[in-house]
Amino acid sequence: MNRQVRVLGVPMDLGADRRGVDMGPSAIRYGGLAEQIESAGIDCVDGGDIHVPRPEERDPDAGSPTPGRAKFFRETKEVCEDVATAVDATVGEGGFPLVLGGDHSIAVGTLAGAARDDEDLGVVWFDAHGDFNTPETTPSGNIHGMSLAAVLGRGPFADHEWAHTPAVSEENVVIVGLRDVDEGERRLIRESEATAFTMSDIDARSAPEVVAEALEIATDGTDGIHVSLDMDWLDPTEAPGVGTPVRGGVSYREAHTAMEYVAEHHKRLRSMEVVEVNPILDQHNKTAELACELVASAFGKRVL
Ligand code: HAR
Ligand code: MN
Ligand code: MN
Ligand code: MN
Repeated sequence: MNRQVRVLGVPMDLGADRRGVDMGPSAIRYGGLAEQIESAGIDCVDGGDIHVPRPEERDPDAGSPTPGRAKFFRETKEVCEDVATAVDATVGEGGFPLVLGGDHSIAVGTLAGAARDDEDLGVVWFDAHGDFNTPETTPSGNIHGMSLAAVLGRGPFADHEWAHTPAVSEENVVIVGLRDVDEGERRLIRESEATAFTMSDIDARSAPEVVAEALEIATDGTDGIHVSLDMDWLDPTEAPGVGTPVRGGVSYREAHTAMEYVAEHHKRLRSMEVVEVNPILDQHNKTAELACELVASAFGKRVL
């Protein structure tokens, strides 16, 4: 990574049931983000936060084409459009967009922005969840469980021009760390051309081996990669402060090693987001601090 990093906060929790991830950007900044990035030898500026409406002032079904099955659709669309514009501008100025969530629905905006030039992008999606639901399969109506599907042209934003990411080919998309998948979502993942590595794959083959293969798939024939880091990828003992914790995630060391592998592809790294940090459920901000450490590792910080 050799470009200036531009931090963009998205205090978004409209895509998730549990309030609290809207405080993620503050918690991550407070957790030492700028210092960590600079300790990796990377220059960093803070672009502030995108405006996100409060759920209390809105009706989740107003403007939703599928009421109850894509809650706060209209607001999520507006926020993601703003995220896309900001990310696109950063890329256009030669900067590196680092987007702080917020719930994972914001990835629709990040990727729409990152993929607006004519380069082909691969995606590595570190997550306990597939985020591959559509309004038809969702058990919750929460858009953060649909965002990867949406990036790939399925579900809630399929007929929205701004959300299209033709630069992202499904065969260059890899989910890593999967362990909590819904019934209908399972079928969609299996039928897709995306690759999904479960925690069982990591157990059987080791995290470094799986992450190396994931990066190979994401970089194969593409010009760059986007890394989407859902902090619930980690085990809740290391990252308790997340919106939807699931037992059996990767360890502290495995997460660092994975990000160090990402750094080895630094010439290809185009954009990154860190999502689902929930300071209300955290212990002394440790999940946010860990998020900052992992960003530094992804940007090339080394012990020696
Ligand atoms: N699969 C569930 C749903 O769609 C919950 C998944 C969303 N949780 C996340 N995303 N943190 O990674 O409602
Ligand atoms: Mn997610
Ligand atoms: Mn592009
Ligand atoms: Mn998740």
